This record gives sequence, structure tokens and C-alpha cells, in this order.
Amino acid sequence: MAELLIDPGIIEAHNRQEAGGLAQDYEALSRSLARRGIDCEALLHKVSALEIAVPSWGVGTGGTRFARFPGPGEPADIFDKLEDCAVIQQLGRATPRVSLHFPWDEVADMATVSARGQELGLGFDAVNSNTFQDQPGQALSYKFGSLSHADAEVRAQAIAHNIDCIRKGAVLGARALTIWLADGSNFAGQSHLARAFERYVESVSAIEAALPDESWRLLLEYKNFEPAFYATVVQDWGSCLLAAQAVGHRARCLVDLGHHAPSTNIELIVARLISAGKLGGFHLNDSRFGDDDLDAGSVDPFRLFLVFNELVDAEQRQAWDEAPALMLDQSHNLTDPIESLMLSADAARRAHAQALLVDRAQLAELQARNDAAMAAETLRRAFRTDVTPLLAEARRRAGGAIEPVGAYRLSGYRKRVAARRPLSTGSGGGIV
Ligand code: LRH
Ligand code: MN
Repeated sequence: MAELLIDPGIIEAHNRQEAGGLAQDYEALSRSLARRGIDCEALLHKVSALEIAVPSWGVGTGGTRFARFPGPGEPADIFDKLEDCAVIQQLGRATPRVSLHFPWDEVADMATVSARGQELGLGFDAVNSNTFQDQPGQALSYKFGSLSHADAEVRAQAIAHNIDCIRKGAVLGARALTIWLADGSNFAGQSHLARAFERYVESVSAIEAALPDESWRLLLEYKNFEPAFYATVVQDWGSCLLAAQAVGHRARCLVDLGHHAPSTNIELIVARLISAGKLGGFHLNDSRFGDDDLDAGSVDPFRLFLVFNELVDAEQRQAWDEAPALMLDQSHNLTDPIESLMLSADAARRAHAQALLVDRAQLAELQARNDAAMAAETLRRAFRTDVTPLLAEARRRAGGAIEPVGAYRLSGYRKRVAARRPLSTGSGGGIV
């Protein structure tokens, strides 16, 4: 039995208060879905199975290059972070795994992290390497790149770090390594665009060769800009796909929703990567301008729905050999990170539930007849469906809170941890 950090009595009291209204709303939703030939219980079952990993770096207050305004009870180390992630899981019941970042979450004996995760009922998802910052005592700098650096010794150092991350991940029971590179240039001519990419592919191939077994995956994350502002070595899905194809079967592409130019049709990229058999995973968040790392579904929930629409369609067409890994990757500058992560996991499940409501037989017919208006309306009808009662009922049945943020605030958890965790000071620069 997992250690519960929120007194179950508080969740029960909260649910008792909410249960009556929920039962009515759930019943009404079931009736209206039944009129559309949809079994609400079957839908709830599917939605309850959708799991999203939370980023360990997301439970601390994020910042921008201008400033960071830490909140009370900031997690001081990976053990505090795991406790905050356990609270998100206890209340929301949608995030049973944590994605760690090295060296931010490194400790001498990673088995102690694995053991604490187990005590808290948490598993570990993809681990993340970091060759976008120089660490104290590091021999060679990543100022001019890492896995694509012109200097073979710097590349070797970066490769060794990634292999070390795999080793740590294996202790945790992870099955994937996510590689995001800041490598790029700020001036035309600064680096050779083709050779930099070739060096990157060569380095990733060396990392791929070190994967423990066939079940492991390398998730290659692309990004259109920042910190490089002229060219980024893995700048877009095309570069990422070329690399994943060159490296081999275990290399897949990771789509961070914030790593695209504002008007990009991301669901189309998702459809292409599925067709190529290379969609490995997602970093879910939302954005309006750049890599804003805002809460998933908080800016454009229709766009999140359209991404899940491609995933549900692919699943029903059995278009992939394995489902993509779902993770949140956000920076919480103004909100309590626990609240934002619970609301974001809910937003992901909401988009998934709405995508499961699309009448795909009808849609295929309308698409075949080029009935653009009603084809578009078929999607929008699913998106307009308020599945709030279904998401709440899924949480209630799984032992979570009907309304997680309300129960969280009732629990006084933040006040409690603020009393025993060291006060964190604000600073300029840096998202974490
Ligand atoms: C890069 C990124 C990457 C992480 C980092 C915290 O922008 O999305 O996934 O390593 O954020
Ligand atoms: Mn990311």
C-alpha cells in the first residue's frame, strides 16, 4: 500500500460533499451519450487507462530569464519532488510515473530514489539528459554544442553523460532516454549545417548502441529555436525524423507542443510521424508565442484535442507498434505547480475523452463525400461535449478527489511542507 501524504479522510469528506452533484451530472452525461450510441461506462474505462508522466522539474517554481519568484515550500531535492508528485497522483489518479532530469535529480545511490518512489506508489518514465548546461567541475564546456560539437572530445563527454543517464534510468526501471539538444548557432556561417547534423547522428548512434535491451527507446526531442537563434541542429520534425531513421528502430521522435512556430499544424506533424512509425512521445504544454511552457490546454484546448484526435484515430486504425509516451513539460512561474500539474493532466484526459467521442464512421463518410462543413462539425461536436463529470467520476472510482485542487487546498499540504522545507530565494535567469 503506497504511503499517502494527504489524509484519505480529507479526500473522503471532500468527495462526500461533491458526490451528489457529480452523480446527477454523470447520469445526465450518460443519457446524452447513450442517445449518440456511446456507452459512457466503456468510455470511462478507456479514459481511466490514460496515464501521463509528470516532470520532476515541474514541481518547483519556474522562471524566465528575467526572474523567478519562488513560492512557499519549494522542493529542495528529488525526495521532496517525489512527494509532490505523489500528491498529484493521490488526488488526480492520472500520473503514476515521474520523468527525471539528470544531473538535476542525481543522487549518489539512485536505488534510494527508486525505493522512495515505490513507497510513494510512483514509477519512473523516460529520463532526460542535460548537455545544455555546464556542471561545476565539468572538463569541457557545452557553450558551442555537445553531441554535435566540432570537437570529438566534447562529443565523447556528452555521449558518456547520456550513457550514464541510461544507467541511472535502468536502476529506476525507466525504459527510455529523452535527448533534447540546445546545440545550434546564432550567426550564419558560425557552423556547418550538414556536418553538425552528421556529428549529432553519429553521437546518438553511439548512445543507441549502449541501450540495455530491445525494450528501451531513445526519444529525440526537436525544437525550432532557443537558446540558438539562427539554426538549431535538431530544429524540426524533419530533422528529427531523419535522425531517428538513421539511428535505428529504437530511436523515435518526441513532440514538445511548445517547440513549433506559432501557426504550425502540430496534429499534421503527429500524423506524419505516426505514418513513419517514429512517433515516440510527447511533452504536453501550451504556448502562444514561443516555448512558453504554459499549462496544457490553457491557451488553445482545441489544438490539444486535435492532437489527441490523431492519436485515437491511429490507435483505432492500429497504425503504430506502440503508443507514444505522454509527459507534461511545463514551467509554473505564477501558480502552485501541484495545482497546475493536476489541472494539466486533467486537460490531457479531457482532450483524450473528447477524441474518443468522435464518430469516426460518420467522419470517414463525410470526408469521402468532401462534405467539409459537416466533417468539421463532426469533430467540433465531440470537442464541445463537456466530459467534466466523466473525468471526475474516473478519479472518484480510482480513490482520487472529485475536484483535486479543492481537495488539495483543503489538505493544507503546501502550508505543511512550507513549514519544514528550507526557504528558496528568487533569482534571475533559468527556468528551474
Ligand atoms: C527544452 C525542454 C526539454 C527539457 C527542458 C526542461 O525546451 O523542453 O524537454 O529538457 O525543456
Ligand atoms: Mn520538452
